[in-house]
Parts: sequence; C-alpha cells; structure tokens
Amino acid sequence: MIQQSLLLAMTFSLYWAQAIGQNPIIRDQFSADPTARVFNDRIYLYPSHDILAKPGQGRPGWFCMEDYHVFSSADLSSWTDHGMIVTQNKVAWVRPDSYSMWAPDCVYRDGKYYFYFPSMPADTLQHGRGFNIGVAIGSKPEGPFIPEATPIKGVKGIDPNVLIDDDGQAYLYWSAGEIFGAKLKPDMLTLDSEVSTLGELPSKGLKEGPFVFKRNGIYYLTYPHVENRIERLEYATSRSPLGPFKVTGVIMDESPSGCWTNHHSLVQFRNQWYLFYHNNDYSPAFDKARSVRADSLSFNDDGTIRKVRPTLRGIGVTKASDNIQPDRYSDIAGNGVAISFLDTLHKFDGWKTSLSSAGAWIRYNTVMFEKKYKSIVVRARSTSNGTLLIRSSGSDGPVIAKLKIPAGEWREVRQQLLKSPTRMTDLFIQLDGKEEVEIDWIKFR
Ligand code: FUB
Repeated sequence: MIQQSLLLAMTFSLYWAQAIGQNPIIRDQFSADPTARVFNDRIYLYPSHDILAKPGQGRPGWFCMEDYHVFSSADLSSWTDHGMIVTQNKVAWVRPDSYSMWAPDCVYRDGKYYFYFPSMPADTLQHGRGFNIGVAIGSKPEGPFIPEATPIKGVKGIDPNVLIDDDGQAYLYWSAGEIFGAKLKPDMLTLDSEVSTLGELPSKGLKEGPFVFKRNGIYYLTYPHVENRIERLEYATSRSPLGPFKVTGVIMDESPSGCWTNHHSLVQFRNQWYLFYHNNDYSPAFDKARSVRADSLSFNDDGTIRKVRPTLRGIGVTKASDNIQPDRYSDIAGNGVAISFLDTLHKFDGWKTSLSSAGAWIRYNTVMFEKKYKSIVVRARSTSNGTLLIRSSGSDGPVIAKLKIPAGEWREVRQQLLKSPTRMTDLFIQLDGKEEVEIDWIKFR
C-alpha cells in the first residue's frame, strides 16, 4: 500500500503550472463541471478534464474525459495546477478505456480528503451498466489520492456531491435523470439510508449536477435543468437536507454561446460568495470541450439568490504589473469594439480586442496599483497608426496614458504614464480618432 501511495505521489505531482484569473480560469487545457471548495484558507477547484477524442480514445462528438487535475488559488487571480490526481487506468473498478471521468466533488472529514467521481465500471455483471460513483482518499487537498477498489454500493448515476451537515451527518447527492440523495456512514464510503428521489423538482427537461449547500438554516439544492433548449442553473430550497424542496429560482440563464451543459458549484471565500460554472469559451464549435468560469454571487435579505450575469472579467484582483487582457472585459461601449481569437488555429493563445470607431472603449475592472508606476506597455498592432487613451476610474476619467501604435505587425509599445493610479481602479482603454487598433494585453512598469 505504501509503495502504491509513493508511486501515485510521484506520478501525479510532477505537473505544476500557473494560470492568471479572468474567465475562463484555466487557460491551457479544457476544464468543466467545477466544484470549488475552501480548505486551509485556499480555494481548491476540482473540475472535470475534457479532452478531444482521438481514434481509439473515446467517442468522437461526445464527452471524452480520462483524468482529473486539481487547481488552487489563494487570491482568485493566480491559479496553480497541481497536476493529475486520478486517472481512469489507475482505478481498479473503472473501465480503462471508457473516458468517462465526469463531474467530481471533494470534501474534507477528520483529516482526510474524499474525492468523489463518476465513471463506467469495467465489470458490468458486478456493478451493472451505466455509471457508478467511486471515491479516492488523500491526506492533502491536492492529493495524492488513492482510489478505493470498488464504487459505492447502491448508487448508479453521475455528478456526485457531498454535504456534511452541522451535526456531522454527511449526505451524498447524485443524478440519473432525477436527483437522488442518501445519508453516508462516517466512513464516507457507504450509504447509511434508503435512497431518496428529491422532490418537488421540475418533472420535464433533464436535471443533473446537484450541488447542495446550507446557509442560515436553509438547504439549497442547485442544479442544471433544461427548461427550454439547453441547461440553465436553477435552485430549490428546503428546511431539510433530503427535501422536499421547493423550486425557488434561476441562478444563471442559458448561455448565449449555446453550450448545452452548464455545471456549477457555489462557495463562500473570505465573506464573498462565488459561482463556478462552465462554458465552451475555447471551443465555440464543439460544446463538449468546456472551460471553467467564476463570477461573484450574492443573496437577497430573504435568502433568495440574485441571478448571476456571466462576465468575461470574472473574479479576483488583477495586479497592474500583470498582463491585463482587456478582451476579458467588465463592460464594453457598444459599436466599434470586437473580441476575437488571436489565432483561430491556436485558441489557447487567447483573444484580442479590436477598437475601430472613434471613442469606442472597453472597461477592465479591479486593477491594483499597489505603488506608483512609471510606464505602460501595450502589445498591440494597427493598420494605420491608431492612438489609444488609457483612462482610470471612468470612461471620462483622467487620461493616464496616450499611446501611438505604429502601423505594422504586433509589437510592444512602451509609453511614460501621465499619472499613475495608486490604489484599486477600473481601467478604460479607448480609441482616440478612428484608426483601428488591436490589443493583446497591457501592463504597467
Ligand atoms: O461533464 C459531463 C457531464 O456534462 C456532467 O456530468 C454533467 O453535469 C454535464 O456537465
């Protein structure tokens, strides 16, 4: 057993990379179905890991997921990829070529981290057809995790989610057409009650992806549901963890991108609530290659959830010295602003902003100037010597820099600041005149 743990630790802790905040959060691979948890004053993200099927690896045109990575952040801006934590061919009960490592969850209890994940069993005679739910156990939130040899008995379905109530009782929720729930034994591996079908939820349209949390004595059952054409995020409330629940509202509308699935979690981190969800940002033409996003969320006084408007800016404070991506904007001034991929063949390279009409601007919020900066560097290009104004605070706020972008290819243009902000501010990047400018990023020095 010790040898197996060491081997897994060595295999799985080799990968360590950083991503900067903004949406989508993970910028070098696909990611979906995010469960965000707070452990030790750090936020941990347990998403699924979409990959593209190849001949003999997964089913073309469908979800294809081989393993899981875990990510973490102390500030919601800078995310660390701790690498792969569980993979299909290292779990004894999983069919190693099923590529079905769907939406996971992870909870902490008594010194251990329990990572729950669905997949297809290798032995359908023993476990039945369709999905089972397994558990892998670790002593740190980033792993290594050691998978249990068999899935949880009595559970067939996907999208596991665990709530540990204030009295210590744990509940497992999952979906399989309906949403189900049951008590878990203190071992966190065995059901301790009959399975309940949670009601009263919408009877028409797929429901899946349950995420249950408790706030001020109210149990919130949140779930993606196809009310119309694609999934939107809804919630129901109850005074009891297994219901009956009352349908209460919509957390997020269907995505204009048309991404058929959405899948989410809610988490409170340092007094602010956040919604983690996904969209197909890096794969507009194929919605089974998704990317995790996050936005702030708040409650009304009566406990109802305010609907979340998805943003590209996302969450977290951006440092003035970081590469700030205006294409991940907070606001846009209508005509004359367009966002597109830098290179449609390499979408993980990200996006650019094009400003093409006089006065057009784009706003990027919450940039921290922790000191006075001297200059700005902009990676940009223009076909005809365009000029940019950088303003702070508002679209008619003080101009802190004016830059001429010489006609030609992408280049880094550096310019002295007219004035440096010295605290948190919103930045407005505005076209002066009407000669088009394309911007990749800006940063302060
Ligand atoms: O990621 C595969 C499946 O898509 C999840 O299990 C569902 O919740 C949906 O997001």
